[in-house]
Amino acid sequence: MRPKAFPRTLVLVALLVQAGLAQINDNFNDSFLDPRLWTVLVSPPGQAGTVSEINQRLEITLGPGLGSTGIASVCQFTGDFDVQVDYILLNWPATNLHSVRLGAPDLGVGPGGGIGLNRSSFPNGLSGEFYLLALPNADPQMATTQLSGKLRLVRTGATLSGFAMVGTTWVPIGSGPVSTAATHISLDLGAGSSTAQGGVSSAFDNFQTNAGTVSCACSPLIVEPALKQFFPPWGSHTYDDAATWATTGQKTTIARWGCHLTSAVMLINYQASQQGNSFRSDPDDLNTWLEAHSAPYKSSGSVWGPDVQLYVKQKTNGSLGVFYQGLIDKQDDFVLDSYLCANNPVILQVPVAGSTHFVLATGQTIVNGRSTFKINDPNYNVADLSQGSYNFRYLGIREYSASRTPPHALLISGHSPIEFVATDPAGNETGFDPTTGTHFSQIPSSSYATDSILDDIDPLSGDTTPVVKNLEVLAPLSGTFNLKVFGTGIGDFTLDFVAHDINGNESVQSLTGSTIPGAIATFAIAYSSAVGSTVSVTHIVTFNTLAADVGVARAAGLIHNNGIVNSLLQKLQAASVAVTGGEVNTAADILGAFVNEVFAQAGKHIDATAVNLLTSDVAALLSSLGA
Ligand SMILES: [Ca+2]
Repeated sequence: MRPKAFPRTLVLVALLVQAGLAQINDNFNDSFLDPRLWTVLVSPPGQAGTVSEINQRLEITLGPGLGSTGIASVCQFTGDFDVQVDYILLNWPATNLHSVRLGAPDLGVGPGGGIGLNRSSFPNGLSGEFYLLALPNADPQMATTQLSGKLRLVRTGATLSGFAMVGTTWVPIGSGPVSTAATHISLDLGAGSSTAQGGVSSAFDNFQTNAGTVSCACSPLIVEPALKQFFPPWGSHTYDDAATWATTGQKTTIARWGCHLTSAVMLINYQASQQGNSFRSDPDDLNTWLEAHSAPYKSSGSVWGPDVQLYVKQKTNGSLGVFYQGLIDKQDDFVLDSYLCANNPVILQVPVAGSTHFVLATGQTIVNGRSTFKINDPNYNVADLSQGSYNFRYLGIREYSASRTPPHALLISGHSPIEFVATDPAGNETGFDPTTGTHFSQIPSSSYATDSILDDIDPLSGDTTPVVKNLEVLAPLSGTFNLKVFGTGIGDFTLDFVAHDINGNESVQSLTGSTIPGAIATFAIAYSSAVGSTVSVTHIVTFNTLAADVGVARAAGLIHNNGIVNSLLQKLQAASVAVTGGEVNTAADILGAFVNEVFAQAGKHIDATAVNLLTSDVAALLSSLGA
């Protein structure tokens, strides 16, 4: 693909500041636990516990007996920190022997249990319902009747303080000396007695970092076997139906184009190994499946995460957890660290010779005092991003984890010369508007990125898979999406609309058109996640937008004189007046005369691209008029 749209200086600035800015905040509103932020604390064998992000919060239940469950942060707080969380006691009999805790599990254990601030319920000689700050050498307490509230832990130097919100005031529960070691933060529900009853439940909400710096250092993952795209037998086999898009003389083997494919296979096999699943993939098998099932793969060789997820689901009957979490179109070390620390290798888009290549990220490392990432490179013999042409850089992350995500998704693939912006049914926007130079990423779990692969055998040839702009939305709202398509050059474009329903079933609609710089085309996309739904796209044209396209075509020199422009605009004006007067058939006749004039001037005073643009506009307008 072309060099990415962000300057290198921005990448360097991002690297310099990221270590101090990363923070952990979560409102638990999206019904799946973010694997970049949290890992689930497994309850002890024999004890039933559940941890679920539902009802816009994190709900925890615990069976009878001694033990606890909950979540812990993937990364650790170093130095001073200030964190808080809301809690709600859902099923909480009197003196039930349980505690809800905002914990700092790496700071040790004291007389009141693991270090942290508790909302506890057990006979303590006082009320039996109280807050308790577990410190290494003390466990200060305060009686309470609150069934919901806020817990806060603050470490300043070697002093840890706990606060509970009463009314609108943070009331200190206690304070005392504590280790300055880096610590994870946990949110858990636990019982300190083997006679504790079951069925106790509580919830957390709105975890917030008020101050502090997190470190995500952790051990590299061992991803074996390390596959190469050129290995036999698959290396010499055909990549998808590359023959349909390859230009004359371009070779079509997996050895050339299979970097993303092979990275995905290594990722799948690592998760299978970790999860004790006997399934193993190879590039031939994934290639064959994608060729048969994936529209983005067939049209441009683009490996799309929701299709990889669906492959794993179908091949393993749902027994293996490999879930696509989305795309980040920039270097973001905090996100990458978080995935790797949670034992989730992810796929990186990396720069090569003015285009891009894909590798699997497997861990953190430090080279020449500089933090970077270890990789399994499916083509080059390099071990980390300090080597090869990467220069410590990557351009984007394709995120996958073992945690479940909703399977429904929407992909809009645009083949140049266009950029586009989508608006979801709630009015959020994602995409790029070249007329103002504005990037949008308001739609939840959305991204807008360029996808392409450079020939890995002859990188200097500059040959690539088709360069596509991919706008993806994971777990999209059902309803009508609006798409604005901006022309950035003179020529034809194709738009592929790929939709997955809640079962992952894929439906596709493709549209073609012509555009010129300054032209803006609008489409309405009807999307539903309901099983069996198919995506449906309508080109929206009004008299005003058609008149605008006439003006744009004249400005681009594709209509050669103003006399023709005036004649065309007069016809539009007359047709518009006819529609206003309810004379749709008259309007259709006038629009027919408009088309006849355009065709009469085709190749004379109106160039082919403008002919295509204006006549397809009229067709869409007639359709919307019901004429
Ligand atoms: Ca919430």
